[in-house]
Amino acid sequence: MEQTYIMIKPDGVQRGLVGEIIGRFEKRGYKLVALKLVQPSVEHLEKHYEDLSSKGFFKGLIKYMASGPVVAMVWEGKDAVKTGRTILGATNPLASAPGTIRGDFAIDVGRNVCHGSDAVESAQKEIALWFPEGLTQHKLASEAWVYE
Ligand code: YYY
Ligand code: MG
Repeated sequence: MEQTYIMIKPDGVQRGLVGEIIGRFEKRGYKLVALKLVQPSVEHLEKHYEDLSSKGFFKGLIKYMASGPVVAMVWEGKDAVKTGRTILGATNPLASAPGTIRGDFAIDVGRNVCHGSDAVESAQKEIALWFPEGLTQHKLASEAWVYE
C-alpha cells in the first residue's frame, strides 16, 4: 500500500489543529503508521526542503518551519500521496477549496498549516528523513470496511 509523509506545521500546532487534521485522514480511512511531535533543526528542515533552496522564500520558510514543534506522520492507503494532497488543498490557501484543510483553516501561503508529499518518490525520501527508526506494521480492524 502507498505511504505519504504528512506534517502539521508549527502554525497548525499552535492553532490547535492537530486533532482536526489527524481526524480528517483517519475518518477518510487512511492508516496511521508513524506519528511524533518533534522540534526540527534548521539543518533537518533544509534537507527536507532542499529542492526549494534557490527560491526567494526559502529562508523565511525554514525560519517559520523551525519556529516550533511539528507533528510528523506517515499515512498509508490506496493513492495516499495524491489523495493526501487533495485533503490538504492547494499550496496557496486562498486557491484552496473549502472542505480542504488549507481551504478551511489558512489564508497566507507562508502559514499554510500542513505539508504533504508531492509524489511517491519524494514520499519515500521524506519518510526516511523523518522516520529513520521505521514505521509500525499492523493491520487495521476496519480495513475490510474501507476497501472492497
Ligand atoms: O508542496 P507544497 O507545500 O504545497 O508547496 P511547495 O511548492 O513544495 O512549497 C513548500 C512550501 O513553501 C509551501 O507549503 C509554502 C512555502 N511557499 C511559500 O512560502 N511561498 C511560495 N510562493 C511558495 C511556497
Ligand atoms: Mg512540496
